[in-house]
Amino acid sequence: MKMTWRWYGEGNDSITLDHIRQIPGVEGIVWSLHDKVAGEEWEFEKIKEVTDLIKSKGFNADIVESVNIHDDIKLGLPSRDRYIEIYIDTIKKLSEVGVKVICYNFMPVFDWTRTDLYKELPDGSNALYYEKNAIVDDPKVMAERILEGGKNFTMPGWEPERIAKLDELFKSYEGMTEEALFENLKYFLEKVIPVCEQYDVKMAIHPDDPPWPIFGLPRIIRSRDHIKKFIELVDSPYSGLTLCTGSLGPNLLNDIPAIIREFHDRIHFAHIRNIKVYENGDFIEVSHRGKDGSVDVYEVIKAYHDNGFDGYMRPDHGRHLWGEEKECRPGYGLYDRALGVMYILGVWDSLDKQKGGN
Ligand code: CS2
Ligand code: MN
Repeated sequence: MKMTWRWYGEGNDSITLDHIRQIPGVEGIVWSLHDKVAGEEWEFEKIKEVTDLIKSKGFNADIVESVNIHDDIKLGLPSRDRYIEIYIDTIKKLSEVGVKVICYNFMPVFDWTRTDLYKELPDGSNALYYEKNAIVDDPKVMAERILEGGKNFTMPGWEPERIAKLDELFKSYEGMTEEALFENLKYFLEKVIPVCEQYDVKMAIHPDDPPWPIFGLPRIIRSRDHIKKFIELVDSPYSGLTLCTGSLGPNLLNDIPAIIREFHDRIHFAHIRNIKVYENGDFIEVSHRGKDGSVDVYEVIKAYHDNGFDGYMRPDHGRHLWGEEKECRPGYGLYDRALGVMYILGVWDSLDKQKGGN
């Protein structure tokens, strides 16, 4: 297992590479060109600049999270072929600097969705929270709430400048079914995966977060059966998974350790995040410690360990501690994720010992 850390780039993250070097065991930086919108070309010079910087501090730059997929590809519009060409061009450039895995998602319109980014926990820290009843399927009402909510409601996809265009985007998804979305994903993968095989770059799809349809939009990577169907779309090790425990976890029917045991040879990137699910279905993100939430983090790590997982792993969202929410990105503070690294490595190292390793 190779421990990694998500970093948003120089000047774009409150945490520096020098901070990250002091966290034990972190070997790689998970990076991206965060100013790129879906469908935009990635210039080689920019890729080289970021990866050179990361490598100069002694880290690998093997994983990109994310190269986002244009909605025209998800919608299956004729214009998708052009966007797929651009995607392929990016894969080739990334392979040139040694990138091994690209994490992406296939969620229509939005990435993760929450209703409060700074919900206070009993210990005085705060974290991302999802209240089922605060989500309404009517995007117009939702947009109003978000605009009123200000800072507490800023989520990927709901940026004020994008809200203006949401109407149009929602219209284009009218009538979209799970089946059709799977077809469009298959079309994309059939074009991209042969290139990945040739250039030795693995694709790793991120599950939908939360793991159920919202705003009337279908979501297709959210349970064991959905994952099975995905795996069979294009049967190549280059079409794999980012297994995110915090994204699958809010549906308590998802047996995550069993999913890992079943699909481990197609998991290229492991996201470890814990969430606590309340009786009414609301959930909040908590520390990585298994006992603090609903994800059995020990069993998750053990499932990887038992299968000799040698892919990449990172702590996913953490709580905001000691006032850091004023400067950090929601879910991406320094302290709780650093504690997460140590918890994960603590479990991993003791499993190694039990097996008679070092
Ligand atoms: C990540 C996802 O920050 C997060 O919650 O786990 O947003 C992830 O980066 C994307 O879905 C991958 O495309
Ligand atoms: Mn994740």
